[in-house]
Amino acid sequence: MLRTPQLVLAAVVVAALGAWAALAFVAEPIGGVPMSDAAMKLCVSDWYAEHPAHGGVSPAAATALAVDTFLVTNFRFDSDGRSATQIDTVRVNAGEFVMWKIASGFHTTTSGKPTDLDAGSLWDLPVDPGSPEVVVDFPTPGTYPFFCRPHGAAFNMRGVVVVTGGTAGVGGSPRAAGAGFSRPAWPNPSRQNANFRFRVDRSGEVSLRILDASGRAVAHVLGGTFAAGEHDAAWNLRDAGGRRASPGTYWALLDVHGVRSSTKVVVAR
Ligand SMILES: [Cu+2]
Repeated sequence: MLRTPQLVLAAVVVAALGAWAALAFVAEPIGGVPMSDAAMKLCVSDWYAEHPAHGGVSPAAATALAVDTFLVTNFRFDSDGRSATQIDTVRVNAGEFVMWKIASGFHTTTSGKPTDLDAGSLWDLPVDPGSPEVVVDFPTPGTYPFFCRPHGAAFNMRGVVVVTGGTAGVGGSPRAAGAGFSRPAWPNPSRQNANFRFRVDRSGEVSLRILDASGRAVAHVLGGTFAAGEHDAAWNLRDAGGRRASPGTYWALLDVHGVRSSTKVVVAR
């Protein structure tokens, strides 16, 4: 006989666990009472056991490429360093990367709002001691709300990424007035030179580096003190040893007194 009591029992337990896991993210635990680390950990690991994490970019390139970061803590996504603001907003240009970095607890970064039926369709990633830094790329302009699965509804643990067009000066992107690339690299793909234009909002240290797709530094295009204003630079598609970079995708990473921005460079065959 195939249908033994043990099998039936196992099926009941699995069904109950499934219902609990679903419930845990809809009806929150004791409302407003902080969850224990163990409860958070269970919520997060159960969820990703059944719903594969997706939407991030490879950690190697990620850390260097992220232009802004949310610190993930109990129970907020903090990007402005102020605990008084519950829901923080980060603004990036199209094509740039945002990092979520764990500070305490077990959380997720999940696209959408807690009540959305398609929540997590763009990205859905654990942020916990097991994956302390996760990075998502934002190629398309738009407004991207996100939340933490265990804490989005009960603790209002949410945030927003606003992505503006990569070509500043057109449509007045919020970062156009600040420091950073003021237009995408050109020509793209590049055969001899990749050209850059960037803006320095106040005189200070500037560095422009080229990273390969795995986040390794390939070339240092410029470094030094620059005056406020618009500047141009070019990369001759050669690495630090003077060899031509192999065809593929690279990232130009600009730091202007600590403000980071990035733009993609494709080296043609
Ligand atoms: Cu959380």
